[in-house]
Amino acid sequence: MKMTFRWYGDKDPVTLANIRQIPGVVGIVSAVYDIPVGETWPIETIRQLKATIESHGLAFEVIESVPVHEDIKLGKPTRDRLIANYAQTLRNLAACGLKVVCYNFMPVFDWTRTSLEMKLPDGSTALAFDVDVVDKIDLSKGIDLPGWDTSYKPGELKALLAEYATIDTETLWANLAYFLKGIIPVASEAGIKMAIHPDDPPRPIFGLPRIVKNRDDLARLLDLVDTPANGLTLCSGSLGADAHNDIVALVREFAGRGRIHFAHLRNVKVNERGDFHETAHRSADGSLDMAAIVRAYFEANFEGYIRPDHGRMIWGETGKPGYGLYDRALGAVYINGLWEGIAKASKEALS
Ligand code: DNO
Repeated sequence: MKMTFRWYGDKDPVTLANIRQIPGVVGIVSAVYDIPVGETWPIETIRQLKATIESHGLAFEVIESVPVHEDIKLGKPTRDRLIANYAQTLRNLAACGLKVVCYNFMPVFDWTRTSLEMKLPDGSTALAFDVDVVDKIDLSKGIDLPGWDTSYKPGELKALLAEYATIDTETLWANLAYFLKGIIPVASEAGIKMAIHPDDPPRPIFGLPRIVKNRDDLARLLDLVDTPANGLTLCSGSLGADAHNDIVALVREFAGRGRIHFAHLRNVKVNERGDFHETAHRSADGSLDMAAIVRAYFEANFEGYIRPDHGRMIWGETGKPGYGLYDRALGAVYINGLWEGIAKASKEALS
């Protein structure tokens, strides 16, 4: 496995110089942030980003994310042009040496939380999700969630949601299939591995369909275009927010099939209803057995990219919710420690 770390570009309070000092981190996960969704990323912009990252001694092989335009998810006539642009972005990324592209297919909302700073007993703060709070939101009155994407003006959001009124689960699946049939052949030829991120949290919200939530959804997704370029970002925290998802079994099945290209490792404390909050990465701190998850990757001979996912805010750090330096760095070191322990124990068992 290759340990990586997400970096939000020059505006990120966490610097590349900071990241370089985390033991065992070899690469950066990032994106081009200033090109409107739907337009092709120019090769020169990608090249510059790569040069900046490499000048800090770090590799740049993973994109998170190339966002999918809402018209593609809605299946509008404009989608063919947008899919062609997306495909060209993939060719440009491949030309610059990128290997994996993470994306998601969640209508309108990416990850959603009801609190960005839930206080934990040790004084740290973490992201949290309360099912009741979300279920009670009346979308006609607008959305007032912390961290909510303010790039939509209220009128635009209303219009967009109205368009989704006709999109049920099966229509969304059909639109995802159409998208994949357009881009996966291009990705395969260019040597890019696509890695869909599961829905976070893995449940429909605000009446919008969500289709990448559990084992059967992941299997269905891979079958849509059954080739290695059509793969997964397996996010333990997103899928783990449904207590019925067995993350170890998912890793065994899908890494075993060579279809996990990117692993997000995060722990969450979750209840049966689906309320959860994020925790430190350590198994004892949340509901997921991180050691068993890392072992499953090790035993599947996982050679893809891993990154520590959201951290808490600790030691007085402020910054991008979930994406501070300190707790994610602890996460990276913890995961590396688990990996080394498992690798050494398995070598001893063989000798
Ligand atoms: C949240 C992230 C997601 C993820 C996208 C992938 O912190 O895991 O925003 O990057 O869903 O497209």
